Amino acid sequence: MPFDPSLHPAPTTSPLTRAGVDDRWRAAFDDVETVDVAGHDRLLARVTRTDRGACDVLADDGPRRTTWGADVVAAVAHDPLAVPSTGDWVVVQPWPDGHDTVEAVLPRRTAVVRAQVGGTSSGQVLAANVDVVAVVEGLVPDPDLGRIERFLALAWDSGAMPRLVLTKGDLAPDGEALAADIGAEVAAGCPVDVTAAHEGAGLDALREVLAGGATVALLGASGVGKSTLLNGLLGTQVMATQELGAVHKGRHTTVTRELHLAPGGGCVVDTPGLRSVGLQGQDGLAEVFADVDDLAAGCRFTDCSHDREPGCAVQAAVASGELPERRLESWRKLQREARWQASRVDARLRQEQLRHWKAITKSNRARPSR
Ligand SMILES: Nc1nc2c(ncn2[C@@H]2O[C@H](COP(=O)(O)OP(=O)(O)OP(=O)(O)O)[C@@H](O)[C@H]2O)c(=O)[nH]1
Ligand SMILES: [Mg+2]
Ligand SMILES: [Zn+2]
Repeated sequence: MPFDPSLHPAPTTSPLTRAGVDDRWRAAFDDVETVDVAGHDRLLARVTRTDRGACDVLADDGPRRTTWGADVVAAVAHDPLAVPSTGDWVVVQPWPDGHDTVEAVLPRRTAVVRAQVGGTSSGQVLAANVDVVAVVEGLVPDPDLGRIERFLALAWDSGAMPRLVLTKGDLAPDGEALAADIGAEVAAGCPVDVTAAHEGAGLDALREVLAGGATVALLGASGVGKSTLLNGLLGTQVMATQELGAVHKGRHTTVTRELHLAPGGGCVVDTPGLRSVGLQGQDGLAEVFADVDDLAAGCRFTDCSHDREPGCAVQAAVASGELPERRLESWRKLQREARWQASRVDARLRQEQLRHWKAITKSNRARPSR
């Protein structure tokens, strides 16, 4: 019988396909002007890891090491969010001398952005083009509910679908019941997983999400078990994890944000534990605290701050035990912070506009009059 190649598909799928390329990314790539540098065509690639001014990318012919091209350097000088980030789809230019540069970052579909707490820049992209943000928290020691609320708000703001992963289920005898309580209080509307990654327990739902080709980012504090979860999902020890039983000194085991291809499809982004995540906006909070907003609709005053106003439905719910007081306090704290952050960004934009306007008047003055 003659050899029929269609009956013998390539044993491995191409790296870009595994990284989740689709027609829209290819079209976005085609939209970017391409310059032929001595026959070295530009390539579509996905960023798997970033360093200062450099990043590892995955192209159709495999991994490449790149540095930022001039356009990217210029864009970053104006906007810190323009930094090529893990998960970004980029245009790579191979040069005749063998080195590669990132010439453009394709418009992101989603981005997990944290506000820089106390910093001067406008924020930092933790992961780009993520479909699902898994907020990871351990069932042991006692889970920090305020931290989960904060990370979930960040997740909602990213445009990706949030979910809550509670690790160390093997150490919590009543893990499932605890998870149900936590889910009901802080993660209404989100899927909740209870995992024990060493034992491969509780990973099926996440594996299914990955098998659909999704990119899943793991977000959470240091030591909650993100890298252990990644290793469990990938079935290999790709990332080092904290030593079992080691006294956690707050040192971070994972120091880079890395995108990994899962064997059954999809990608997982592991991130270093975050001590502080500032919130950029209030939209995510509205999602996380939808119960408070629903109650607030019953307050006598539309601008009720749910403090001491008469006819406050939120305070009434706290008094009756329907709404935990902790939750109202957490809502207050995060609202205040998000409002402060918003006003800070507004102030920065005003400053920039002022600088821009001054530069224009200066250049107008410098122009010779006729
Ligand atoms: N018993 C048990 N231990 C776990 C589980 N998940 C993680 N651990 C342990 O918790 C410790 C921290 O796990 P890591 O995966 O390194 O935590 P991480 O979130 O990646 O930490 P950073 O990289 O610092 O952000 C390690 O000693 C793990 O072995 C689990 O499901 N059960
Ligand atoms: Mg880690
Ligand atoms: Zn009120």
